[in-house]
Parts: sequence; C-alpha cells; structure tokens
Amino acid sequence: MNSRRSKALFEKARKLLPGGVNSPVRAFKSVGGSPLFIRKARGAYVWDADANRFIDYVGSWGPMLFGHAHPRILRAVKAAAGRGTSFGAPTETEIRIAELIVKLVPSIEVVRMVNSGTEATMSAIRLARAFTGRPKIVKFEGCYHGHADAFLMRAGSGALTFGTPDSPGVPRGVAEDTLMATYNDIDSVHRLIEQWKDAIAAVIVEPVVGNMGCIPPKPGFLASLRRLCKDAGILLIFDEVMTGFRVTPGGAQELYGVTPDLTTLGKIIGGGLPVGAYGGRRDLMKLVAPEGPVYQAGTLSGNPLAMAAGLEMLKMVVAGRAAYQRMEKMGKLLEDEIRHHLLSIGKPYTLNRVGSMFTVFFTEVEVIDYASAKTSDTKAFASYHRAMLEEGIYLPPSQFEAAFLSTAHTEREIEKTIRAFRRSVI
Ligand code: HOZ
Repeated sequence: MNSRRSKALFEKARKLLPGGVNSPVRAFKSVGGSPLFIRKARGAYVWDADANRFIDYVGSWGPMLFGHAHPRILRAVKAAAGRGTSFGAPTETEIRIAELIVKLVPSIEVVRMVNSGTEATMSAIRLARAFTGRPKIVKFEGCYHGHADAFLMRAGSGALTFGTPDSPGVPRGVAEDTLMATYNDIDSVHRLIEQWKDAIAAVIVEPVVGNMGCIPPKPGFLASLRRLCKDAGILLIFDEVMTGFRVTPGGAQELYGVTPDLTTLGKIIGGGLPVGAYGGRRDLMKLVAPEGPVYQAGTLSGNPLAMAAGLEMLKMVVAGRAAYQRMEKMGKLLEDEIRHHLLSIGKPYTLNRVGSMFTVFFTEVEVIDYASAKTSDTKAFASYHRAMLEEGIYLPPSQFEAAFLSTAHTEREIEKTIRAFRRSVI
C-alpha cells in the first residue's frame, strides 16, 4: 500500500499539532505505523490521501449508523447551511430533534443539547451532584466518559491504549471524588456504596462498554446496578454516547430493559456533526439553567447545522427498525466466520459483539472488565491491524476501541472482510 502522502502529512502535522493529531487514538501509536489521513468517505468506505480505499469499521467512532455521507443528511446540512451556520438563538429544529429523542430514549423526558459527549457527561454529573447534594461519583475501571477531570481515572479509550489511564493535571481533590468500581462486578459497587453511601451522587456507566473494546454487561448486572442506586438514593447515569440509537433505536436501556435516571448521548445525534446531549427525568432536568440553578451553557449548543443533520439521522432511526435487523445479520455473519477461522487455526481469542459493535481480543480469557481486557496481546492486535489495512480494511487503531458496522455494510463488504481476516490472522 502506498501511504506516501499520509506519511508526509503526518510529518507536517507533528510540527503543528500535539502528536500530529487532534485526538490521541488517531495517531496509530498503539498499532505502529503512520495514521491514514482521510480525504473522503461514502457509505461503508473511506479513502485516504493516497487514494487508497478501505472498508471502514471506525465509522467516526460510532455515529455513521447509516454509512458515510448519507444523501439525506447531506441534503439537510446543505439546506441548513444556506440559511446560516450559527445563531446562538433557539430554532424550531431543536424542538423537533428533542421530540424524537424523548420518543426514542426511555429515560429521557427532557433533554439539553451540548457539543460533545465530554460536555454531556461533565454536565450530567454536575446535575447529579446538585440534585443529591453529594460530592462523589462512581465510575468503572476502563470505562471512558470523555476527558473532563472527574473521568480521567482508570479511563479507557486512548488513555488505556497509551498506558496512562490517570492523567496528570487532574487536581487531587477532583480525583478523590471519583470512586472506582469493576465493570460487571456488582459487589464492587456494593462495597463502595456501603463505605460512602451518603457521599455518592451518581454511578456512571457505559451500559455496553465500547472504550475497552466492546464488552457487554453480564445478565442482570445493569438491573442490579439500577436497584442498588435506587435503594441508596444515588442517580444512575448511562453513558450512551456509543450505544445510543445504535444497539437499538432506544439504546442499551431499551435493549436491556433498564432505565437510568440520566442519559448522556453524543455523536450519533449530530449525524456526524459535533453534538452531545444529556437528559432524563423532568424533576432532575428542571434544575438545569435557566429553569433551575445548575449552570451550563454554550453558543454552539443546538447549532443549526448539527441539529439539521441529527434530525435527519433520528428520522431514519425511527423509520428504520429493519435496519437494525440487517446490521445484526451482518454482525452475526462476520462473527461466525471470524470465530470459525480462529478456531481452525487454534488462535486464542475472545470475540465480543453486541449488534453492530464488536471487538476481537487476542486473549483466551473471557473479556468482561478492565483486568481481562488488559490480558489481550496488543502486539498481536497491532500486526492484525496492519495486515488488515494492507487488505483494505480500516479498523479502529487500538485493541481498546470497539469496531462499528453500518447499514452500508452489505454481504459484499462483510465477505471481503472475512477473506481479509483469513489472510491477516494466521
Ligand atoms: N475517544 C474516541 C473514541 N472512543 C476517539 C476520538 C477520536 O479520535 O476521534
């Protein structure tokens, strides 16, 4: 594969941007080599600066549910741009998107739009602290909720990839207010609640983890979490930045039948433009300014371009229940064939998949939490990643990120991926 132009661009970028990128995982550090600079994307494909074409399983880290550059979303964005790119004032589109979010997501009665998942999670815990009058939050090792100070302890995603799960620059006081539990281990939460009962405002969780690679909740884990929180007067926050509208139209809360108090959303509701949101019960959300005293604001919140793209995306979600069945079918086909190949060559692995999210871990240990995810042979992942790139398959450049399918991935792309997998993992 010729990557001359991507390499040259990376060299130039390194002089101007920290590590040559605007978000760490993109730098390809954990898989080696130089990142691809993407020039365009359409459907299930991306093209790099050297005009190489790849089947894309990054999907902009989740939001490309219906594939890249979907004509309906492009039309909506173009029309909105023609009317102006930012007003810093209310628009009718915000109401229409809020109506769809409330209709789709079981826990959300009232929603506030922000600009990213990070903004959504940091605002949600501020609200939880205000509502309960308590300072501490519980997060799970290896879960990632964006880069606000309160979450950069044992964080997943890029932080886990680079082996720096705790970031310098986070004040000790903030770090002390974040308590750490083990994903899929309800006793670890129970112990924290016993010890800190009257100090914990919220438990925040990725109901299906995407940021240690894909890790599903064990049966009953989310329901037990719900019960524990309720009994202790602690708010339960589902971070559905990745799973929202993806694992089902109503997200993981619909899939597992567990309703949190607050939900954070991102990416998908912008149809690929920068958007996040948090929402939940009316009695909680009425504390948010200007209705209540919990301050949170932003000029670009509810930006008209992002709202137009997101509205079109959510209309497709509402109309497209069959699309989820198709993604499940494609996911299952991919899963079965990968399993079959890995078994036939006797390679130790774990494959986790929830609908259109999946990860192949190179470990024989069942991957259920941070400790088991870390048993993966990341060198084996790196060579798999490189080999797949050579075959024209663009996977997330880290063992600790989920891969995503879209409705644009048809049998054709899946079969090509399977053939590439057979040649790449030997
Ligand atoms: N932390 C993001 C995925 N979990 C990656 C963001 C990016 O590099 O775009």
